Amino acid sequence: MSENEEKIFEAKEIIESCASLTVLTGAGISAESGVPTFRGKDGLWRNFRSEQLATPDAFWDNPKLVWEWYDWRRSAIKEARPNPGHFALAELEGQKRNMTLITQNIDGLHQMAGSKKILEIHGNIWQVRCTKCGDIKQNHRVPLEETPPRCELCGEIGRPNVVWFGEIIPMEVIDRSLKAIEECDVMLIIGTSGVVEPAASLGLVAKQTGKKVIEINLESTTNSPLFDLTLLGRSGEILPLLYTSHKVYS
Ligand code: BV8
Ligand code: ZN
Repeated sequence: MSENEEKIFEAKEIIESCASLTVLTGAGISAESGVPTFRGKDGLWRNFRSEQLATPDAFWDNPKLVWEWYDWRRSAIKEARPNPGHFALAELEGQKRNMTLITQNIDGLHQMAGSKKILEIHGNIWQVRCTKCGDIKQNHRVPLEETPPRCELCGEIGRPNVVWFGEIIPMEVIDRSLKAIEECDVMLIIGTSGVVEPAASLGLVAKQTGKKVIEINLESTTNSPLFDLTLLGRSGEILPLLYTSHKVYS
């Protein structure tokens, strides 16, 4: 048995024997669904780095440009479907007394795979929030009829209902994420480079509160040495191996 296979076997034992599981996902879990990751080679658009466009300043400098970028990402995500990694987490949720899925992804693929208890800490690309009255509307139109889209209530311009760099994550969402880490026995961290704060510190909070932390990633990350186990590979291939599926595939 290879070292990685031994680790997968050990991880399966830990995950199957735990009652309460908290999961943190990043762009890596959606990579096999064809959604561009943030930092990888496909994190570029018209030679803009994601961090340059995902800021309030970039938006107010040129709302049309930033909306064209989100319209482009929406058209890419619209074609995407959940992969075996997303489905494995949805099934695992059904097997656990308590499981919370904290995601940095704004693509909505976890919901599409059937996951229920989800905390979208960076928001959702299919929601438009009014910059004046704050009204939030689901909007799945691709391409958008107009960029920027306007608020149906007050006519002011809308913005993507996401958390931009330099913006704080709503306290209620942070509180519920920390509560989920406090309550869990095991934390699973999947497909995140661990660069963006405060999400990158959630795994450290779990370690500092004595939880077992298992990481799944294509490559080791800055925090890997701090975690109990790091399984290297594609999450869509590894996650289905970490529990016993009761699904009957017709
Ligand atoms: C805040 C929504 C308070 C928008 C996103 C200096 C030091 C420390 C922190 C800061 C600093 N300066 C500024 C900050 C704060 C900043 C930050 O962390 N910056 C970083 C870049 C240094 N954070 C913030 O601004 C946050 N707010 O801190 O408020 C404050 C306020 C003012 C000033 C200071 C502080 C808000 C952050 C939220 C930003 N919004 N998204 C949108 O999407 O348009 S972040 C966005 O990027 C994603 O949501 C995600 O969080 C992040 C991308 O990271 P990952 O998901 O990890 O993806 P990445 O591509 O990096 O990695 C993918 C990994 O998967 C790789 O390791 C790869 O190997 C692996 N992989 C690939 N394929 C697979 C795979 N793994 C498994 N299977 C595969 N198949
Ligand atoms: Zn409005």
